[in-house]
Formats: sequence, C-alpha cells, structure tokens
Amino acid sequence: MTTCTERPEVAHRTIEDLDRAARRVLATNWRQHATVPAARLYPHQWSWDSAFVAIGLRHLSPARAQRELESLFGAQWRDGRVPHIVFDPHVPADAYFPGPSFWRSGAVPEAPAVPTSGIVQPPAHALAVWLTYRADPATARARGFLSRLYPRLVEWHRYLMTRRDLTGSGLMSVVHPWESGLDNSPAWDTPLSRVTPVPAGEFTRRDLDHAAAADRPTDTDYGRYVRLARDYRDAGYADSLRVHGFAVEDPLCNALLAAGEDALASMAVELGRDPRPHRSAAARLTGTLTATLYDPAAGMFFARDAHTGKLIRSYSVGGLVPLVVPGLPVAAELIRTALGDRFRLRDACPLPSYDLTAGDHDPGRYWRGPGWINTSWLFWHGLRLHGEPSLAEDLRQRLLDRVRDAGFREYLDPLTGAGHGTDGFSWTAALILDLIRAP
Ligand code: 2M8
Repeated sequence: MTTCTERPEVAHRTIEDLDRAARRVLATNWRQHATVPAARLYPHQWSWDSAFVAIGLRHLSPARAQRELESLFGAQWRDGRVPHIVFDPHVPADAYFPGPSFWRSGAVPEAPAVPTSGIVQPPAHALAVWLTYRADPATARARGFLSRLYPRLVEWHRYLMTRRDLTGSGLMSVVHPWESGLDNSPAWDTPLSRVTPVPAGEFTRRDLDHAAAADRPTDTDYGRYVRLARDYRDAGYADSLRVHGFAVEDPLCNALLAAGEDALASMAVELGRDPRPHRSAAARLTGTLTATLYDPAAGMFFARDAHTGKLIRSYSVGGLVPLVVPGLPVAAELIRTALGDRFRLRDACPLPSYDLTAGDHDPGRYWRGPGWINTSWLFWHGLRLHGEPSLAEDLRQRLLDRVRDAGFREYLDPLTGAGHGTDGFSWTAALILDLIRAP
C-alpha cells in the first residue's frame, strides 16, 4: 500500500508568508552540516540538490551555504568524483534504497571514510560556489571558502572532462540515469531498453513508502537502475564504455560544466590565479556542445547515445538548459523553442520536464512531464544572462505564484499547477527564496 506522509501545506497568502514557509522547510531539512532534499523520501545529502540549496541559503546565512558545499566536497573521492549521495551514518540503513551496503564505497581505495554512492550528478557546483561567494565575500575570505573549494572544483571538473570523456568527443558522459538528475526522462528510454532489468523481487524500493507510485519511476525502471549501478560497482567504479550498458552525452551536464568553467575563471581571478585555462575550457566545451548536440532544424539540444553515436531526438528540458552557458551562440533559437508548443514558456509553469505535445507526456510522473523548480531556475538564469529580462521576470512571477498555491512540492503539473512527489522539498524552497530576492 502507498502512503503519502509528506503532504502539502496550505497555500501561502503573501510573499512574506511564502518566504517564512520556505525558511521553515530549510530549517527542518538541515542536518548539522548539510541539508537533506526531503526528510523522509531523501534522508541523506544529494550532490546537485546541495548546489541549489546553497544558492538559496546564501541569502539567509552565507556561512551555512558555504558549509553545505564544503561538506559535500568533504566526501569527494581521490579520483576527483563528487558522489551523488553522501550517506548520513546516523540514518537507519533501510531508510533509503540503494543505501551504503549496496554501493560499498568502503571497499574502494579512492573513496572517503564517510559512506557514499559511486555515481555522480550534474556539475552545478562551480556556479553555486561562485554565487555563494559573491553573496558575502568577506565571510568567505575569513573562512577560506574559495581557496579551499577552488582546487576541489578543479579536480571535479578534471574527472568529468577526462575519465568521463568516454567517446573522445570532448564531452562528458553520464553512465546512469540517476547521474543525469532527470532520472526517468523519456530521453533515456531507447538507450535503457538495451539494459536487462534486475527482477523486482531482488531489491526493496523505499521511495514508495513516501510518494505515490503514479508519481515515481516504474519497477522496470528501477530494475534497470539497479543493474547499471551494480555493474559499475562490480567493476570497481572503472570508467570505460565496456563497463557501462548505458552512456549518454547529455546537454544539461555538459552545459553546466561549460558554465562551471566560466565560474572557475572568475574564481581564479579572485584568487590571483590564471583564469585562461578555464576560459579556454569553457570556450571548447561550448563549441563542442553546440557542434555535437545542437540540432538547428529542431532549435534544440539533444543527448547523444555514446554507444551508437546517434542523437536521441526527445524534447527533454535538459535540452533547454544550455541557455545557462555564457556566450551560447544559439540562445535566441533555444528561447524560441521554449516559447513554442512543446514547452509553452509563457503559460506552462514550471517549465515542463518533457514535450507537452508528445503522446507519452505524463504531467504527474517525475521527469516525464511535470515542471521542476531547479530546471526552471536554470532557464530563468539563462534568460537573464542572454538579455531577456521581461521573459525572465514573467517566469519568476509565475513560479512564485505556483509555489504559493501548491506549497514546496517536488514537482508540479505544468498546466494545472497541481503538486506531485514529496512536500517540504529543499531545492523548491531554496530557489524560491532566491527568486523572491532577485535584483
Ligand atoms: C531524484 O533522484 C533520486 C536518485 O538520485 C531518487 O529518485 O531516489 C532526482 O530527482 C534527482 O535529480 C534528485 O537529485 C534526487 C534528490 O532530490 O531525487
């Protein structure tokens, strides 16, 4: 039986009510040194969630935002990877699946003492570190925030740009749908269809104790997720196309990497170091991303299957996220696509995770249709970056209205605004705090 224990709060009447309630969510989800995405569904620290949380927290407590990122990078592996989950040893072992006993990071020489997963998530961290630093440079300097985080970010990006360049194209690959952040996106259906699912009886899902089954991935999806993670683990987390049944060059991750190199250039200047290697990495990534994953006829970025070399022509919100890249040569085309029928930027809100016109668009099921605040925030950031202040302001207002009505849900029906997934979701609260304070 499915029980939904994390229910929506009442609608918030004013912006002040919304602000207060968002702070409450972040206070409830804070665990001494980091924020969990949601108290019951996700009771550990997640990688890109912490980046978004810091972007909001920097307005409440710059020092706490810095600690959020420092604690994540405290669990960085010696090979440079930043794990997608840092497990809290005080949380019962069966609170989340797959937990530490599945990933067995303790058996890997490169892993830290604290138990972690062995996969990664989208590299939103350099952008978050830079925004967090900028919120209060004096406190950051006093705490040595940038000088400690900068070399760790450099190692993180080096891991992605070298060990994860599985095809030699100059782009990084994700090797598990969980690494993409957009777990059950329809864009992954074709490459995933080659993966044999582990039978459902061989593992116990915990997510369905806290969220409706109709809002979550299916058992078959989970069977494939388990197979891929198990294969990677059993290969000692080695990065080679031979190990990975699933590998895609994804526009969202590569765009965040390019934007992150741009942020690293600014950090280097601040620290009196040479920004040029970061500027050239950003330019190279932007060029390769556009030359390889952009389809001019569609006005859209698509992921590329690393095994077949073919573009996956599925309209996922991940294909709009390259708008975060400074100097993106196809920004105007991408905005036009967002304004069209597939994403309806002017009235659907949050930005749908998947093509509204597709026959298999599902407005309530996770990354197969609902709108999410983080990808909408990234697009909003990109609109401001590319000289579209009025579209950005319109999106910001509608995001605030939606969350005022639905509460801090994980994702929302982009047409009706109905909330789905867990309530009390950290990045929804954090990014709303940031949107409220947008200059
Ligand atoms: C979701 O993914 C986790 C696995 O990492 C899960 O379903 O258990 C995704 O929405 C992901 O993007 C997010 O970081 C994570 C925690 O909020 O939940």
